Amino acid sequence: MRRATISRKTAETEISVEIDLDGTGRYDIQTGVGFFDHMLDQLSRHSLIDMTIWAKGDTHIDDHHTVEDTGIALGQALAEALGEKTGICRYGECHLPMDDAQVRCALDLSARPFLIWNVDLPTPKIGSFDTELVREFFQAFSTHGGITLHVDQLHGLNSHHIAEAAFKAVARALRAAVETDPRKADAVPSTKGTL
Ligand SMILES: [Mn+2]
Repeated sequence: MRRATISRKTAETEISVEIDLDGTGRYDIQTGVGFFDHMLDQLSRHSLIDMTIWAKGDTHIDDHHTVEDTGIALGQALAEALGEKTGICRYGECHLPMDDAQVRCALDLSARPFLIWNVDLPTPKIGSFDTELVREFFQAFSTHGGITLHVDQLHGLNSHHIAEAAFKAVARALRAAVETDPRKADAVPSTKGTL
């Protein structure tokens, strides 16, 4: 069973995350941050990873802690659900177009966290959401999920489209990477024998 449940509580946020890597993209996501929920819905739907995410954060200050800590908890859940990573495809990539926007994601479930974030969101806000938090989320997700995560924007005019294309590109790449390789389902995909 490639599932994990993470509960995380600090003075700033309280978060619970439940995921199933072998799901169908079913989600129930309530973080108290509307645009962020919309993005996490995309992440689940297009990775086919079932996600139940509940967060209550200090959004009276701003959305920063809630978004970052959700990224931490979701990354921890991914790492735990992957376990020894036996049989996974490990790598994933996607070029994702959405209207004016095109975002490319290449990722490696390497246990070597590294974020390349070459994305320029042209407006400081999407609705009431601070656009700089998109990067904060992926930084936390990459660090705690052990993901080498490269995200590059190739085109884009509209911040909502660019952000959504980024989430969908990561989702699609993740779907490919967590998939079990039918030709090598019994081995960890590394010449070192461990990831
Ligand atoms: Mn949208």
